[in-house]
Amino acid sequence: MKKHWDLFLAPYEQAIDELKVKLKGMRSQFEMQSTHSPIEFVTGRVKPIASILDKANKKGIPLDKLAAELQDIAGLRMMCQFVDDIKKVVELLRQRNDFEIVEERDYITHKKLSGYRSYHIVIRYPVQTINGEKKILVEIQIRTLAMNFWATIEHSLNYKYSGHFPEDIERRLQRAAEAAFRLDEEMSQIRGEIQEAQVIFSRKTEDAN
Ligand code: 0O2
Repeated sequence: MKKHWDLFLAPYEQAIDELKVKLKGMRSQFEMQSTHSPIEFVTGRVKPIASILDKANKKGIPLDKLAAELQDIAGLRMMCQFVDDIKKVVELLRQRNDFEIVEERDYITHKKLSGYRSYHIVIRYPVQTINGEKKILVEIQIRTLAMNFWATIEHSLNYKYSGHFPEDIERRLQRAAEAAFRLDEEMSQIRGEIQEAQVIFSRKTEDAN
């Protein structure tokens, strides 16, 4: 059984290793150009077997359909400082030709009932193996640091309460989601003002020369 899972998960592990290098590479390229990187950091994981079985069970996915129907066995997260950076990252991913985009889910414009916000892109990624090419699904979640903070805390509480939050915790989580949303808005505003100030400053120095 263990060998069967190892064989099944091997291409997912390889995809995560490769994509981490590629997506982190995008950040380094921005750094080399001394321009603001829309990517703050990147993480990736292969879903643990117990979580795969749990989710397959909840969604009624038979085990022989896992590869085709469970889209996040391999998952990556790209964290951004600002909400606007998310759009830039999505554009950069759409331009790439080393994978194909299968689906996009915008939980930023349409946040989930839980308060969850994030942009999800499901890709079909080709992994080269000794038995030829194997295309697998990978889910990339793109979110701000504030969205990530909320989702991480909510996820661990969800685990603790098995999805059934006491009412006061549920209310607090909703309030925290609103606070995270406002934090993102404030930061975008501040960023806009900083950029405006930089334009005025460069115009003044140009005039002085
Ligand atoms: P893990 O441990 O992160 O892998 P479903 O799971 O049925 O709601 P589906 O079809 O898998 O949805 O697609 P979706 O919602 O686009 O992606 C699911 C993943 O998004 C989750 O994976 C989480 O990572 C994240 N996510 C979605 N909704 C929430 C939420 O309300 N709170 C938090 N914290 N994360 C969320 P897993 O498998 O649930 O978890």
